[in-house]
Amino acid sequence: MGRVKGHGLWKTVPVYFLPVIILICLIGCGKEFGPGETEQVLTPKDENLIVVGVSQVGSESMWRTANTESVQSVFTKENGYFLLFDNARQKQENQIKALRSFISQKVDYIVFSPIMENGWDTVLQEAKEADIPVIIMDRMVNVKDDSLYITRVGSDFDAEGRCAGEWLAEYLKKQERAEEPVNIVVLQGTEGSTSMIGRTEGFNAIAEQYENWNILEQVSADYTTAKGHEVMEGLLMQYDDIDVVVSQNDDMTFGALEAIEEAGLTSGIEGDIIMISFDAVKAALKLVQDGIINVDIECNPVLGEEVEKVISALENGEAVDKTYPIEEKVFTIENVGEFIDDRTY
Ligand code: GZL
Ligand code: ZN
Repeated sequence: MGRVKGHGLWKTVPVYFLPVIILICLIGCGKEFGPGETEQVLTPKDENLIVVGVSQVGSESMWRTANTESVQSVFTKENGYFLLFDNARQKQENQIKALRSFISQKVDYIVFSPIMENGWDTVLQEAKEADIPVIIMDRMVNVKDDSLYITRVGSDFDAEGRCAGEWLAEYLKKQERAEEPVNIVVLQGTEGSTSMIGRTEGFNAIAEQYENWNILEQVSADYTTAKGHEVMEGLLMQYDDIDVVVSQNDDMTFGALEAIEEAGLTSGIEGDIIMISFDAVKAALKLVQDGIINVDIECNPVLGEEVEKVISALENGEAVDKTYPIEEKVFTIENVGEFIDDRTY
């Protein structure tokens, strides 16, 4: 048998003496450790907690912050849960790493909001083989086998997009502008995300019914204020006759409004540009109330409770639906006053 390579003692001690030395050390430090036994440390399972691994997209918007808050406030120890929470900072590879880590830690449930729809089949197959139920929250996955997830709790983004289109058609009629050409630009959310796809398809389905509506450009601004500002600046330099901005979340809207102001233009009820936004966070509802944003299509971020209801149903062996659509409103200056004070996000 070869000698153990190394410094000091190991250089001189033949390798077959090692087990004797290790045994003496163990007895010497007074703790009797049988093979494989370790000091008893309480784990979440010992405390009968349900271990939930949550992979969140990131913290790109006020909506996302509210969504995270709704998850962290419900999966608490008091409610019988042990929460493992990972913020993927807007990168799919970080979400896949987090899911793999949850699988290796043998969590009881995986909950995640997929940053984009594609690329999940392999890691969800691994979760299925590890017998870990997966609940999709907010956005959706595009997978061949829908047994890879138990259910999805989230909004109907296509309906949100249609809502925006229907509101615009109504508004133009009231303004007696239903016949004239209407030039529209669209600030889209994160490429390939369910909310961006749904809001785009929903709005386009209405827009194609009106041949006087011209969608000049649909550009991704990744749901952030900074990108919304940058993209809107570029569109204002490219087009000098924009009538409508459709911005697929409030954070991009805040950026677009900065760029519109810098260009010496105005938005909203008395403005040069009709501003349509999505999410309906409180800061945006204030701008609806001030007449700066014409309409805000709500997207409810408070999904934690719904997800928790699904998990407790599964724990009780009850069947669950494949989707849990969420109730949402459309806010304009006419109705925002009734709701804005109760808005917690
Ligand atoms: C919608 C969600 C979107 C929000 C954005 O459910 O996916 O992502 O509209 C957020 O604010 O960034
Ligand atoms: Zn600027």
